[in-house]
Amino acid sequence: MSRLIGAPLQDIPWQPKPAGCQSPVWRYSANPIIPRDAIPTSNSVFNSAVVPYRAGFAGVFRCDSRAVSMDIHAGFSADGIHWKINPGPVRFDGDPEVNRREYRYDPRVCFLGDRYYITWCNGYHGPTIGLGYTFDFKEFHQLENAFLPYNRNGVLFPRKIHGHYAMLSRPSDTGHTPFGDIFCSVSPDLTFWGKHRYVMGTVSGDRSAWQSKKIGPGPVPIETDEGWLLIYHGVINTCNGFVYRMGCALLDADEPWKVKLRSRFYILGPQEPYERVGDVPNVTFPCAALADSATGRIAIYYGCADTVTGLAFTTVDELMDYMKKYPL
Ligand code: BMA
Repeated sequence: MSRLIGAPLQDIPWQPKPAGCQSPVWRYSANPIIPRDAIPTSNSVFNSAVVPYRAGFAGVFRCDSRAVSMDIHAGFSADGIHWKINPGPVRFDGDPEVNRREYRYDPRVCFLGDRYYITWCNGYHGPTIGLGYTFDFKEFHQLENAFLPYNRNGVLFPRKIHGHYAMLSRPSDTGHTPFGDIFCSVSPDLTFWGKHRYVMGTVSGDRSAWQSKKIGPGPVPIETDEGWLLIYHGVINTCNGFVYRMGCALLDADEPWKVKLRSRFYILGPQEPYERVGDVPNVTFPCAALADSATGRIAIYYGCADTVTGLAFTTVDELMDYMKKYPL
């Protein structure tokens, strides 16, 4: 039995594993939970991040508009399933050189210390990692971009490690990036980042082909008594284009660039119609997970086919056992 470290969160969304299910992750039976037209001007709502907030939940959502521009919007929910998303995007204060908006997508939200940090893919002469914070999901403050372009999938750890903030990211290019490995960087102040260490990369050959083209961190890492549980996305290039699935890994608690376990098999991939058909077919892209330390339950929020948002469930033991049974 593995133990989740953190607050008990008994009110997170949950459904038990269906009888006969052979997968370590199972979908919410009423998926997708957020439709593409959740706000009046949206083309699609996907790759979004949620956290527990006050008596319910709050989040930052990727809403692509019907101009097909990409931006992030705050939203609120009493139960983590039914969401009310603000029709207007997040407005940050901060240095105008930094918070001039080119495009913003794929947010993550991380509660750390006394506030909620938001990281996202931020257009600044190409994609890089935007960083900001809020206390109430109403006022937002933007900090310096964490890295030089080009980078995507900046994911903060939910506590300092050896006195430093720590962030996973995935250096990229300006396009659809036919490569990609995960790195870890640390910072004393959230402005200056360094000690960039390689965490893990793609897998060549056919031993684990679903993650052969690129990988990237997904939700904020989940702390367990065995290390950091990381849910990530892995991509294969097929004759129909990229296919995005989810995997998991266990990173060392003190030196999170060291991988202790990693799944050879994916934990969830595009199989349902709403995951296979959409603006970008065959994408399951996790950006958030809620974890209850009392029960070990985990609820995963993921973008489906770059169009709608889905919810899936697992437990810490399901993922640990799967990695141990089918190691890379
Ligand atoms: C990535 C990002 C993601 C998207 C994925 C599949 O490069 O744009 O937001 O889900 O491609 O289209």
